[in-house]
Amino acid sequence: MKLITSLILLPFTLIAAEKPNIVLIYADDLGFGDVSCNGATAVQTPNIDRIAKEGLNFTAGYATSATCTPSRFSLLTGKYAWRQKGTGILPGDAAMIIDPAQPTLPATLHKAGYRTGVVGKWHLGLGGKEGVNWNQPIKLSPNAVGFDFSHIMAATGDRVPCVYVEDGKVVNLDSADPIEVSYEKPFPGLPTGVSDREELKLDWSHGHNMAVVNGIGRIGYMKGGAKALWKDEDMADHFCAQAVRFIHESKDKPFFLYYAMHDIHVPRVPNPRFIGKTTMGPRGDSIVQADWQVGEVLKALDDLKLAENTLVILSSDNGPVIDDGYKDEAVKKLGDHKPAGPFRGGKYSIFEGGTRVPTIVRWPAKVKAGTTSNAMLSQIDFAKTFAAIAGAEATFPDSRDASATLLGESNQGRAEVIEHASQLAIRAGDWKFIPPGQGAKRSEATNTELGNEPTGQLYDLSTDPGEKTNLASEHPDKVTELKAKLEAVR
Ligand code: NG6
Ligand code: CA
Repeated sequence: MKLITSLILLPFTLIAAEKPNIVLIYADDLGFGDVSCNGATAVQTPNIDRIAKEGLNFTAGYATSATCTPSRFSLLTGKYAWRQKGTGILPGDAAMIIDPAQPTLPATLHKAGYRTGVVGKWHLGLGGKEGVNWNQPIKLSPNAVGFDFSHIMAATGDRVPCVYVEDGKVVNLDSADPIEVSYEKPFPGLPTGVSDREELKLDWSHGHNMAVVNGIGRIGYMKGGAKALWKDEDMADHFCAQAVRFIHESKDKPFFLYYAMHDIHVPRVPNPRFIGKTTMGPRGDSIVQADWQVGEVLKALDDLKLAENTLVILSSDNGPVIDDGYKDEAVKKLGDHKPAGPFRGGKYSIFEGGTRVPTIVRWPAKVKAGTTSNAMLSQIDFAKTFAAIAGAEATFPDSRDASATLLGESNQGRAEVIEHASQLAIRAGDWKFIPPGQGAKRSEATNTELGNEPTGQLYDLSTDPGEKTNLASEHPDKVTELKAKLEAVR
């Protein structure tokens, strides 16, 4: 009898013990309100909505910071970026800011038997302090911090070098046409966004007037590498194919894919087949393109019959921005679309719009379909949480196991979330406290309310999610309490 029971139970035990694949689809600058499952109507995101329909949608999911580099640093290391100098937005020739000796999420999963891959935007630096020679294999690449496979761009779509780098080597590099990069001075004789402004296919509104690559002004200068240069119009197809390739090549092992999509960062140059899919111009059409990529990833999981035991997470590195430096009609065609949903501010901002991002989770074997959670969830906890789900041992400085929250087993999230832009803020329960800040109140260039005020701000997010009514003078003890909590973490 005992034997029969164990024979019957055996397959179930095996299935239960099987480690899930983990696919983190990380959009860039995608706002809470930019997806139709969070209320957008000017753009439809059926594939992202599918994750929500088949999984769990968070209303209080937070990126760690209001810009890319620190958010991604925290995500992959489980350590708040603001604890380490030099973790702000990096130039494209920056040295790697993750110490290969520190614990990382990919290294932890790799040790636990996962095949780990990153595809898309890196923006955490490459090489050592001596600088990168783009014409040689790069030793310090994502592969040095735990990724078995990497197919990335070094920084951002608007920063040179405009090439793809696979496992530390520039893709399609022609040794007869070596690449040179400078963030200091132009290369004599080459066009810039200033000298050749009339020729640009996408004009800049601020910054982005240095090298011209593919008819678009960039940040930084570069020379050479003509055969290796990306075409912005094909970037989504390119990265998506690599993500799908990684899934196919990893299907026999548990795998972790960090798919860091370029969309919807600037320059927004969607493939022609997405142009006009919304009335919002390239920014809206890039959302459709991002959603298409999500669909392709889900399809790959379906085709390989891996969907059931794959944890898929869709999120973003920071909140939305409309004009981030190119004249791409995003402002003019925004209409009444609310990229940050009900929240104030956006990318760069210490208000909720800076870090409150779409956070949607699907794992059919574990997570109840069609549910929502108001629990607070921060990406700082992804490292420890993914490790726990993978059954891996790991200690990270700031990351805690939030798997019960992430999988919807508990409505209790974090008691406190730390938000980071040019300064720190804290949300504890429904109270949000922003300490007095020296920084600018607004960014004129991007038309963003940054949230810095000379005096402290206290908001009750339960009644005031848009952070309109400062209650600091009415609730001095709340201010004292939250200030102390923030100091304890700092
Ligand atoms: C800013 C850029 C902006 C964007 C951002 C990084 C200018 C004027 N602005 O400095 O366009 O590239 O850096 O964005 O150059 S992030 O999402 O990678 O953090
Ligand atoms: Ca970003």
